[in-house]
Amino acid sequence: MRSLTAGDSHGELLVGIIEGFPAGHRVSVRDIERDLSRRRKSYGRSARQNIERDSIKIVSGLWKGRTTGAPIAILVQNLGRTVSGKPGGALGSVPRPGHADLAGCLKYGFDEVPPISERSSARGTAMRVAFGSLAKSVLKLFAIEILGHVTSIGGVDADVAPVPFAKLKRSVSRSPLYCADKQAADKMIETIRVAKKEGNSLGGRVEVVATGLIPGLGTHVESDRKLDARLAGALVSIQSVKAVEIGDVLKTHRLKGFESHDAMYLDRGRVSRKTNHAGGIEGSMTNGEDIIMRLYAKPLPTSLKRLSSYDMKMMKSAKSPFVRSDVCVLPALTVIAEGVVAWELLLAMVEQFGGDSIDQMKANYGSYVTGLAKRGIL
Ligand code: EPS
Repeated sequence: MRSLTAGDSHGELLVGIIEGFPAGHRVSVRDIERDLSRRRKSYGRSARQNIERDSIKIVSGLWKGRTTGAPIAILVQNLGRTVSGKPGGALGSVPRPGHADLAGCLKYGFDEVPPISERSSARGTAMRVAFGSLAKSVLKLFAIEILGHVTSIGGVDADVAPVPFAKLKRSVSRSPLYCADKQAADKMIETIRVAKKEGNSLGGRVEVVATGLIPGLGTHVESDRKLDARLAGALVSIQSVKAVEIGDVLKTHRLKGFESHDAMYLDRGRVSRKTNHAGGIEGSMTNGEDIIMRLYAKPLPTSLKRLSSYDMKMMKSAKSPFVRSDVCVLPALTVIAEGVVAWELLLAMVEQFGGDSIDQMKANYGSYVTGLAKRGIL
Protein backbone atom coordinates (compact mmCIF):
# COMPACT_ATOMS: atom_id res chain seq x y z
CA MET A 1 0.00 0.00 0.00
CA ARG A 2 1.34 3.44 -0.86
CA SER A 3 0.11 6.99 -1.18
CA LEU A 4 0.89 10.18 -3.05
CA THR A 5 -0.39 13.72 -2.67
CA ALA A 6 -0.40 16.83 -4.83
CA GLY A 7 -1.70 20.33 -4.22
CA ASP A 8 -0.62 23.79 -3.14
CA SER A 9 -1.75 25.84 -0.16
CA HIS A 10 -3.77 28.29 -2.28
CA GLY A 11 -4.19 26.22 -5.44
CA GLU A 12 -7.53 24.85 -6.58
CA LEU A 13 -7.48 21.63 -4.58
CA LEU A 14 -5.49 18.96 -2.82
CA VAL A 15 -5.32 15.55 -4.48
CA GLY A 16 -4.52 12.29 -2.73
CA ILE A 17 -4.10 8.83 -4.24
CA ILE A 18 -3.92 5.60 -2.28
CA GLU A 19 -2.89 2.46 -4.10
CA GLY A 20 -3.10 -1.02 -2.64
CA PHE A 21 -5.85 -0.32 -0.10
CA PRO A 22 -7.63 -3.59 0.77
CA ALA A 23 -10.89 -4.24 -1.09
CA GLY A 24 -14.31 -4.59 0.50
CA HIS A 25 -14.02 -1.82 3.09
CA ARG A 26 -17.06 0.41 3.57
CA VAL A 27 -15.92 4.04 3.40
CA SER A 28 -17.68 6.76 5.35
CA VAL A 29 -17.09 10.21 3.88
CA ARG A 30 -18.73 11.66 6.98
CA ASP A 31 -16.16 10.03 9.28
CA ILE A 32 -13.29 11.41 7.20
CA GLU A 33 -14.85 14.87 7.22
CA ARG A 34 -15.33 14.65 11.00
CA ASP A 35 -11.55 14.22 11.41
CA LEU A 36 -10.88 17.01 8.92
CA SER A 37 -13.12 19.29 10.91
CA ARG A 38 -11.37 18.34 14.18
CA ARG A 39 -8.08 19.39 12.54
CA ARG A 40 -9.53 22.63 11.20
CA LYS A 41 -11.56 23.87 14.15
CA SER A 42 -9.07 23.56 16.96
CA TYR A 43 -8.13 26.62 19.04
CA GLY A 44 -5.29 28.91 17.92
CA ARG A 45 -5.70 28.57 14.15
CA SER A 46 -5.62 31.43 11.66
CA ALA A 47 -8.60 33.12 9.98
CA ARG A 48 -8.00 30.82 6.99
CA GLN A 49 -9.78 28.07 8.89
CA ASN A 50 -13.02 30.07 8.93
CA ILE A 51 -12.91 30.06 5.14
CA GLU A 52 -12.15 26.36 4.54
CA ARG A 53 -14.85 23.69 4.76
CA ASP A 54 -12.63 20.67 4.09
CA SER A 55 -15.36 18.59 2.51
CA ILE A 56 -14.02 15.71 0.41
CA LYS A 57 -14.85 14.03 -2.85
CA ILE A 58 -13.75 10.45 -3.54
CA VAL A 59 -13.59 10.12 -7.31
CA SER A 60 -12.28 6.59 -7.82
CA GLY A 61 -11.68 3.24 -6.17
CA LEU A 62 -15.18 2.70 -4.73
CA TRP A 63 -18.03 0.47 -5.82
CA LYS A 64 -21.35 0.84 -3.97
CA GLY A 65 -19.53 2.62 -1.14
CA ARG A 66 -16.85 -0.06 -0.69
CA THR A 67 -13.21 -0.09 -1.75
CA THR A 68 -12.42 -2.22 -4.81
CA GLY A 69 -8.64 -2.61 -4.51
CA ALA A 70 -8.19 -0.03 -7.30
CA PRO A 71 -6.45 3.28 -6.55
CA ILE A 72 -8.58 5.59 -4.40
CA ALA A 73 -8.45 9.27 -5.42
CA ILE A 74 -9.53 11.90 -2.89
CA LEU A 75 -10.06 15.61 -3.57
CA VAL A 76 -10.15 18.40 -0.96
CA GLN A 77 -11.02 21.84 -2.32
CA ASN A 78 -9.17 24.99 -1.24
CA LEU A 79 -11.69 27.75 -0.66
CA GLY A 80 -9.09 30.17 0.76
CA ARG A 81 -7.26 31.06 -2.45
CA THR A 82 -6.19 34.54 -1.38
CA VAL A 83 -4.40 36.07 1.62
CA SER A 84 -5.91 39.41 2.69
CA GLY A 85 -7.34 39.94 -0.78
CA LYS A 86 -4.03 39.18 -2.55
CA PRO A 87 -3.43 35.98 -4.52
CA GLY A 88 -2.46 33.19 -2.16
CA GLY A 89 1.15 33.11 -3.28
CA ALA A 90 1.57 36.77 -2.26
CA LEU A 91 4.90 36.20 -0.51
CA GLY A 92 7.69 38.04 -2.31
CA SER A 93 11.39 37.38 -2.53
CA VAL A 94 12.31 37.57 1.19
CA PRO A 95 12.67 34.09 2.73
CA ARG A 96 11.19 33.58 6.23
CA PRO A 97 13.72 32.17 8.76
CA GLY A 98 12.54 28.77 9.96
CA HIS A 99 10.65 28.01 6.73
CA ALA A 100 11.51 25.95 3.67
CA ASP A 101 11.72 29.23 1.69
CA LEU A 102 15.49 29.73 1.42
CA ALA A 103 16.72 26.17 1.00
CA GLY A 104 13.85 25.41 -1.40
CA CYS A 105 14.56 28.47 -3.57
CA LEU A 106 18.27 27.66 -3.74
CA LYS A 107 17.63 24.01 -4.49
CA TYR A 108 14.99 24.53 -7.21
CA GLY A 109 16.42 27.74 -8.67
CA PHE A 110 13.79 30.36 -7.74
CA ASP A 111 14.24 33.90 -6.43
CA GLU A 112 10.60 34.17 -5.27
CA VAL A 113 9.18 32.29 -2.31
CA PRO A 114 5.70 31.08 -3.49
CA PRO A 115 6.81 28.11 -5.65
CA ILE A 116 8.31 26.69 -2.44
CA SER A 117 5.98 27.98 0.30
CA GLU A 118 2.85 26.86 -1.53
CA ARG A 119 3.92 23.24 -1.30
CA SER A 120 5.73 23.28 2.04
CA SER A 121 2.61 24.78 3.70
CA ALA A 122 0.88 22.73 6.39
CA ARG A 123 -2.30 22.93 4.31
CA GLY A 124 -1.15 19.60 2.90
CA THR A 125 -1.76 17.94 6.26
CA ALA A 126 -5.49 17.97 5.42
CA MET A 127 -4.85 15.12 2.99
CA ARG A 128 -2.72 13.22 5.50
CA VAL A 129 -5.64 13.42 7.92
CA ALA A 130 -7.99 12.08 5.23
CA PHE A 131 -5.64 9.13 4.58
CA GLY A 132 -5.29 8.56 8.31
CA SER A 133 -9.02 8.63 8.84
CA LEU A 134 -9.48 5.89 6.24
CA ALA A 135 -6.72 3.89 7.93
CA LYS A 136 -8.34 4.38 11.35
CA SER A 137 -11.62 3.00 10.05
CA VAL A 138 -9.87 -0.23 9.00
CA LEU A 139 -7.89 -0.48 12.26
CA LYS A 140 -11.16 -0.14 14.19
CA LEU A 141 -12.28 -3.46 12.68
CA PHE A 142 -9.32 -4.98 14.55
CA ALA A 143 -10.16 -3.09 17.78
CA ILE A 144 -7.21 -0.71 17.35
CA GLU A 145 -7.86 2.90 18.35
CA ILE A 146 -5.59 5.94 18.25
CA LEU A 147 -5.81 9.19 20.17
CA GLY A 148 -3.67 12.31 20.14
CA HIS A 149 -3.78 14.90 22.91
CA VAL A 150 -1.96 18.10 23.77
CA THR A 151 0.39 17.83 26.75
CA SER A 152 2.24 21.15 26.54
CA ILE A 153 1.89 24.52 24.83
CA GLY A 154 4.25 27.48 25.16
CA GLY A 155 5.83 26.03 28.31
CA VAL A 156 2.50 25.25 30.07
CA ASP A 157 2.50 21.53 30.89
CA ALA A 158 -0.55 19.31 31.41
CA ASP A 159 -0.74 16.71 34.16
CA VAL A 160 0.04 13.52 32.25
CA ALA A 161 -0.57 10.86 34.92
CA PRO A 162 -1.64 7.71 32.99
CA VAL A 163 -5.43 7.17 32.78
CA PRO A 164 -7.47 4.48 31.01
CA PHE A 165 -7.82 5.11 27.25
CA ALA A 166 -11.63 5.57 27.34
CA LYS A 167 -11.35 8.20 30.10
CA LEU A 168 -8.58 10.03 28.25
CA LYS A 169 -10.71 10.05 25.10
CA ARG A 170 -13.69 11.54 26.99
CA SER A 171 -11.62 14.33 28.57
CA VAL A 172 -9.89 15.16 25.28
CA SER A 173 -13.19 15.31 23.37
CA ARG A 174 -14.52 17.94 25.80
CA SER A 175 -11.51 20.25 25.45
CA PRO A 176 -11.20 23.03 22.81
CA LEU A 177 -7.44 22.38 22.94
CA TYR A 178 -7.76 18.56 22.87
CA CYS A 179 -6.00 18.55 26.24
CA ALA A 180 -7.15 16.18 29.01
CA ASP A 181 -6.12 18.49 31.87
CA LYS A 182 -8.72 21.27 32.07
CA GLN A 183 -6.75 23.52 34.42
CA ALA A 184 -3.66 23.39 32.25
CA ALA A 185 -5.80 23.91 29.12
CA ASP A 186 -7.23 27.13 30.60
CA LYS A 187 -3.68 28.39 31.16
CA MET A 188 -2.68 27.34 27.64
CA ILE A 189 -5.61 29.26 26.16
CA GLU A 190 -4.48 32.36 28.03
CA THR A 191 -0.90 31.83 26.80
CA ILE A 192 -2.15 31.54 23.20
CA ARG A 193 -4.25 34.71 23.64
CA VAL A 194 -1.21 36.65 24.87
CA ALA A 195 0.99 35.30 22.05
CA LYS A 196 -1.63 36.32 19.50
CA LYS A 197 -1.76 39.84 20.94
CA GLU A 198 2.03 40.07 20.77
CA GLY A 199 2.00 38.78 17.18
CA ASN A 200 3.97 35.74 18.27
CA SER A 201 3.63 31.98 17.82
CA LEU A 202 3.94 28.95 20.13
CA GLY A 203 5.20 25.38 20.00
CA GLY A 204 4.61 22.48 22.35
CA ARG A 205 4.17 18.74 22.79
CA VAL A 206 1.55 16.21 21.74
CA GLU A 207 1.19 12.62 22.96
CA VAL A 208 -0.25 9.91 20.70
CA VAL A 209 -1.57 6.66 22.14
CA ALA A 210 -2.52 3.59 20.09
CA THR A 211 -4.39 0.85 21.93
CA GLY A 212 -5.71 -2.64 21.09
CA LEU A 213 -2.52 -3.79 19.37
CA ILE A 214 -1.33 -7.34 18.97
CA PRO A 215 2.37 -8.05 19.56
CA GLY A 216 4.57 -8.56 16.50
CA LEU A 217 3.62 -5.72 14.13
CA GLY A 218 6.72 -4.44 12.38
CA THR A 219 9.96 -6.39 12.45
CA HIS A 220 13.48 -6.38 13.83
CA VAL A 221 15.01 -8.01 10.75
CA GLU A 222 15.73 -5.09 8.40
CA SER A 223 16.11 -1.39 9.13
CA ASP A 224 13.57 -0.07 6.62
CA ARG A 225 10.79 -2.27 8.04
CA LYS A 226 11.33 -1.36 11.70
CA LEU A 227 8.05 0.00 13.08
CA ASP A 228 9.61 2.52 15.49
CA ALA A 229 11.74 3.96 12.68
CA ARG A 230 8.77 4.19 10.34
CA LEU A 231 6.57 5.84 12.97
CA ALA A 232 9.22 8.32 14.09
CA GLY A 233 10.15 9.19 10.49
CA ALA A 234 6.53 9.72 9.52
CA LEU A 235 5.86 11.89 12.58
CA VAL A 236 8.95 14.07 12.06
CA SER A 237 7.79 14.64 8.48
CA ILE A 238 4.83 16.67 9.83
CA GLN A 239 5.53 20.41 9.55
CA SER A 240 7.10 21.91 12.73
CA VAL A 241 7.74 18.53 14.42
CA LYS A 242 11.40 18.35 15.39
CA ALA A 243 11.64 15.46 17.88
CA VAL A 244 9.77 12.29 18.74
CA GLU A 245 10.00 10.32 21.97
CA ILE A 246 9.05 6.65 22.05
CA GLY A 247 7.83 5.53 25.48
CA ASP A 248 9.53 7.13 28.47
CA VAL A 249 13.06 7.40 27.10
CA LEU A 250 13.44 11.07 28.06
CA LYS A 251 13.14 9.81 31.66
CA THR A 252 14.64 6.34 31.39
CA HIS A 253 17.87 7.38 29.68
CA ARG A 254 18.87 8.79 33.10
CA LEU A 255 17.99 5.56 34.96
CA LYS A 256 19.54 2.11 35.15
CA GLY A 257 18.34 -0.89 33.16
CA PHE A 258 16.32 -2.60 35.88
CA GLU A 259 14.28 0.57 36.50
CA SER A 260 13.71 1.16 32.79
CA HIS A 261 12.47 -2.13 31.39
CA ASP A 262 8.97 -3.54 31.76
CA ALA A 263 9.14 -6.81 33.69
CA MET A 264 6.82 -9.65 32.54
CA TYR A 265 4.67 -11.71 34.91
CA LEU A 266 3.11 -15.06 34.17
CA ASP A 267 -0.11 -15.56 36.11
CA ARG A 268 -2.35 -18.59 35.46
CA GLY A 269 -1.00 -18.97 31.93
CA ARG A 270 -1.40 -15.28 31.03
CA VAL A 271 1.51 -12.87 30.47
CA SER A 272 1.19 -9.33 31.77
CA ARG A 273 3.26 -6.24 32.62
CA LYS A 274 2.86 -3.58 35.28
CA THR A 275 4.67 -0.78 33.44
CA ASN A 276 5.00 0.44 29.86
CA HIS A 277 8.23 2.46 29.74
CA ALA A 278 8.95 1.00 26.30
CA GLY A 279 5.86 2.71 24.88
CA GLY A 280 4.55 -0.53 23.38
CA ILE A 281 7.54 -1.17 21.13
CA GLU A 282 10.43 -3.55 21.75
CA GLY A 283 12.90 -4.62 19.07
CA SER A 284 11.08 -2.35 16.59
CA MET A 285 7.88 -4.42 16.92
CA THR A 286 4.70 -3.88 18.89
CA ASN A 287 4.78 -5.85 22.15
CA GLY A 288 1.03 -5.75 22.76
CA GLU A 289 1.08 -2.79 25.19
CA ASP A 290 -0.22 0.61 24.10
CA ILE A 291 2.06 2.53 21.73
CA ILE A 292 2.92 5.85 23.38
CA MET A 293 4.83 8.50 21.44
CA ARG A 294 5.41 12.19 22.12
CA LEU A 295 5.99 14.79 19.42
CA TYR A 296 7.80 18.06 20.00
CA ALA A 297 6.87 20.95 17.70
CA LYS A 298 8.81 24.20 17.30
CA PRO A 299 6.89 27.52 17.38
CA LEU A 300 5.60 28.37 13.89
CA PRO A 301 8.12 30.49 11.99
CA THR A 302 5.54 32.92 10.54
CA SER A 303 4.69 35.65 13.06
CA LEU A 304 4.07 39.39 13.27
CA LYS A 305 7.49 39.74 14.88
CA ARG A 306 9.61 40.09 11.77
CA LEU A 307 13.10 38.61 11.82
CA SER A 308 16.12 39.79 9.92
CA SER A 309 16.41 38.25 6.45
CA TYR A 310 17.34 39.41 2.93
CA ASP A 311 15.75 40.07 -0.44
CA MET A 312 16.90 37.36 -2.83
CA LYS A 313 16.21 39.50 -5.95
CA MET A 314 17.67 42.81 -4.73
CA MET A 315 20.42 41.16 -2.66
CA LYS A 316 19.90 43.56 0.23
CA SER A 317 18.90 43.17 3.86
CA ALA A 318 15.16 42.99 4.58
CA LYS A 319 12.78 42.00 7.37
CA SER A 320 10.93 38.71 6.92
CA PRO A 321 7.38 39.33 5.67
CA PHE A 322 4.36 38.80 7.87
CA VAL A 323 1.54 36.88 6.29
CA ARG A 324 -1.63 35.56 7.93
CA SER A 325 -0.68 32.59 10.06
CA ASP A 326 -1.68 30.33 12.91
CA VAL A 327 -0.61 31.22 16.48
CA CYS A 328 -0.48 27.61 17.64
CA VAL A 329 -1.17 24.39 15.74
CA LEU A 330 -0.68 21.95 18.61
CA PRO A 331 -4.36 20.89 18.84
CA ALA A 332 -4.48 20.36 15.06
CA LEU A 333 -1.25 18.39 15.38
CA THR A 334 -3.01 15.85 17.63
CA VAL A 335 -5.37 14.97 14.76
CA ILE A 336 -2.60 14.94 12.14
CA ALA A 337 -0.44 12.70 14.35
CA GLU A 338 -3.35 10.29 14.89
CA GLY A 339 -3.70 10.03 11.11
CA VAL A 340 0.00 9.54 10.50
CA VAL A 341 0.27 6.82 13.16
CA ALA A 342 -2.88 5.13 11.80
CA TRP A 343 -1.42 5.10 8.30
CA GLU A 344 1.86 3.50 9.44
CA LEU A 345 0.03 0.91 11.55
CA LEU A 346 -2.27 0.00 8.68
CA LEU A 347 0.77 -0.37 6.41
CA ALA A 348 2.28 -2.80 8.91
CA MET A 349 -1.03 -4.72 9.20
CA VAL A 350 -1.39 -4.97 5.41
CA GLU A 351 2.21 -6.19 5.08
CA GLN A 352 1.70 -8.78 7.78
CA PHE A 353 -1.79 -10.07 7.04
CA GLY A 354 -2.10 -9.56 3.30
CA GLY A 355 -3.94 -6.70 1.78
CA ASP A 356 -6.04 -7.79 -1.20
CA SER A 357 -9.25 -7.73 0.79
CA ILE A 358 -10.44 -6.96 4.29
CA ASP A 359 -11.85 -10.51 4.57
CA GLN A 360 -8.42 -11.98 3.78
CA MET A 361 -6.81 -9.69 6.35
CA LYS A 362 -9.35 -10.70 8.97
CA ALA A 363 -8.82 -14.41 8.32
CA ASN A 364 -5.03 -14.16 8.57
CA TYR A 365 -5.23 -11.91 11.61
CA GLY A 366 -7.63 -14.39 13.27
CA SER A 367 -5.25 -17.30 12.81
CA TYR A 368 -2.31 -15.26 14.18
CA VAL A 369 -4.35 -14.24 17.24
CA THR A 370 -5.34 -17.86 17.87
CA GLY A 371 -1.63 -18.72 17.93
CA LEU A 372 -0.95 -15.89 20.38
CA ALA A 373 -3.74 -17.01 22.71
CA LYS A 374 -2.14 -20.48 22.93
CA ARG A 375 1.04 -18.74 24.13
CA GLY A 376 -0.59 -16.80 26.95
CA ILE A 377 -0.95 -13.53 25.06
CA LEU A 378 -4.27 -11.60 24.68
C1 EPS B 1 -0.01 27.99 6.45
C2 EPS B 1 -0.54 29.29 6.53
C3 EPS B 1 -1.96 29.52 6.75
C4 EPS B 1 -2.56 28.30 7.41
C5 EPS B 1 -2.24 27.12 6.53
C6 EPS B 1 -0.80 26.80 6.63
O1 EPS B 1 -2.67 29.72 5.54
P1 EPS B 1 -2.80 31.17 4.86
O2 EPS B 1 -1.44 31.43 4.31
O3 EPS B 1 -3.82 31.04 3.75
O4 EPS B 1 -3.23 32.12 5.90
O5 EPS B 1 -3.91 28.44 7.69
O6 EPS B 1 -2.93 25.99 6.96
C7 EPS B 1 -4.06 25.61 6.33
C8 EPS B 1 -4.65 26.29 5.37
C9 EPS B 1 -4.59 24.36 6.83
O7 EPS B 1 -5.66 23.95 6.37
O8 EPS B 1 -3.93 23.80 7.72
C10 EPS B 1 1.43 27.81 6.21
O9 EPS B 1 2.11 28.77 5.83
O10 EPS B 1 1.92 26.67 6.37
